[in-house]
Amino acid sequence: MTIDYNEKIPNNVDLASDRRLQRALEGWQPSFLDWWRERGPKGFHDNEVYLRTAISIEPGGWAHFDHVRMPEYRWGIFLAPPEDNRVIGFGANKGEAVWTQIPGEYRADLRRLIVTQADTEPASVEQQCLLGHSAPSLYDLRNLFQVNVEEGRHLWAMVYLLHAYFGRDGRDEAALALERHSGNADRPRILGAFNEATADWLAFFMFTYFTDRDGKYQLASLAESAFDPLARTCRFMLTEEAHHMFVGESGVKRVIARTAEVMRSHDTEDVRELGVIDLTTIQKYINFHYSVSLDLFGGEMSTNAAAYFESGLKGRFNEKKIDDDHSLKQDVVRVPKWVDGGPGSVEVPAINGLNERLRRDFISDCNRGLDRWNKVLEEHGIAKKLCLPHHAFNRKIGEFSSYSVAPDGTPVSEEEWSSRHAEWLPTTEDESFVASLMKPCFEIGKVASWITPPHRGINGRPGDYEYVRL
Ligand code: BYC
Repeated sequence: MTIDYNEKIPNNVDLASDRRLQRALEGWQPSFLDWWRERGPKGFHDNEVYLRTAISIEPGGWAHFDHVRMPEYRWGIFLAPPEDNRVIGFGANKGEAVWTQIPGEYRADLRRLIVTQADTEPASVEQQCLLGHSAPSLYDLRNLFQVNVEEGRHLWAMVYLLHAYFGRDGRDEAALALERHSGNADRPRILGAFNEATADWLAFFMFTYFTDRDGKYQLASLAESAFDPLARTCRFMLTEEAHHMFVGESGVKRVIARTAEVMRSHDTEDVRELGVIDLTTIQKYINFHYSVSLDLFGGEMSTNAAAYFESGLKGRFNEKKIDDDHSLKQDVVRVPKWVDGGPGSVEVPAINGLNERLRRDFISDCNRGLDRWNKVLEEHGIAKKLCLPHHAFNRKIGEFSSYSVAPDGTPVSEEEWSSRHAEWLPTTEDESFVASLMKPCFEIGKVASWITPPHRGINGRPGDYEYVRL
């Protein structure tokens, strides 16, 4: 299933055989490019960037690396190969053949899921559009742009589904995905986290660690879908997503490593004067990005999620590997709830607790990275540890959205929250300090002083490679 790059829109879905669809997507393409120029990375349009492009969707060997100008990137439509005789793995239709067209009764729900997924992709590019000008190295600059072009491609993936399977409604939704904008007062992005600013590189690394990881879990659940084109699209998107989370995890780790080096060599926690980011600020950024990302999983109890599961639209993470009847008819589960004046839990039917189940999978995964970051501190002989705040902290969606809770889960009054939240979440002053470090470092092989160099380069290239030709 090699991708044909001679086509105006590279694809492996035989677009040429459906002239109407091809024309409709070719009609959307200029709007996408206009959006990219206006809302995508600011500047750098004429610079050649060492980017990977998908050339095949087979596992391994799918990526081709070359210097490309971003507006000339070959965004396209790539679905993972179909699985022979795939059947629906869960819910009321379990065991039946997967759908290649959408059953009428599920159209509205599927559209909603695909529109939400589509919305996040350009949103993140908009959020990150200014970061290029303060990149700590050419390596990091290239990684930012790689993430950006792939989020652009993920939008293409969803827009293909909207155009191919939802007729006029789908075409309208594809247009709207370029008309809502991150943080826009009148036409904001759909989900909260995608309207927050990503103003500096620490925020970018946190975003790609925590928020892109929500992407991993949501895409994995949609990859189980009974609607086979959605499942196949998500399977391929997941291969690209892995690099984004690597950028986040390794980015935060490099920031911590530099801070730890300076803490050790000067025997102080007070490192701001020494030009690196103190652990207290790093912890506050973790608190913010983690809590905002927890909101992306929706309410603890959700009849929407139950309906998606029952109808086969959205499964659980690694559904196939779960050892149960995949119908959840009899099962119960405990979900977090405000009980007796504080965070507790209650038992509910398992099918109503699916958002929470996915959030739990996400939390375990987040903790693994935290362990690796703390290892860096340990290696430098630093006793202090970074941690994830309590799941009820700083929540805007779900059960805890109307309560105030400290990072350790202790309920606090409104007054205490007002007087203490600056200890827990980044303040304007913290952000200004981080911003003061964000000076571009574009010399080949050099890295800004608040972060350590990467362990290795991209695709076997050395650290002093010209990842972006400026
Ligand atoms: N913000 O039943 P509930 C990614 C709404 S990230 C605002 O509790 P549900 C990426 C909800 O719409 C992955 N509103 O939740 C990462 C509903 O509204 P209505 C993106 C929210 O529906 C980095 C009401 O609250 N993909 O790919 O089960 C870079 C009650 O909802 C929020 C997906 O999210 C929120 N945070 O679940 C680039 C997958 N949460 O009905 C990309 C598709 C809930 O009252 N989406 N609401 O009007 C979904 O599966 C579901 O829509 C959600 C929400 C999991 C988001």
